[in-house]
Amino acid sequence: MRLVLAAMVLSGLAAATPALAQGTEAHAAHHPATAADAASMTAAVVRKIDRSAGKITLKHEPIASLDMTAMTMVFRVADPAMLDAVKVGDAVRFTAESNGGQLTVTRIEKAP
Ligand SMILES: [Cu+2]
Repeated sequence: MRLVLAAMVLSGLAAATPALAQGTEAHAAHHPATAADAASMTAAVVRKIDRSAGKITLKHEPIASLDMTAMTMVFRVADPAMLDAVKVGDAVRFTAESNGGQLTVTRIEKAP
């Protein structure tokens, strides 16, 4: 009964305020993915960038997926162009994968 009432209220609200309903729907659609991405990313500070070598030195927080404690270390980047989005001293968050023992940053962005 409560579900039916909620559905009636929601559909009534949607009909009465299409703009609001659309905004809410768009937010609900993108939010879960955003939250999951943020949770799987690791916080770090950029210490050094070597664009020609495609490498970046990060002082990073523990990375559970790689069983790694917090440390400062060098990573390869999947694409050197990724290094254009960050600079030394930036607080960032990133994801890294182990490609045959070679740790590679697959995504990096400035921390929000
Ligand atoms: Cu490390």
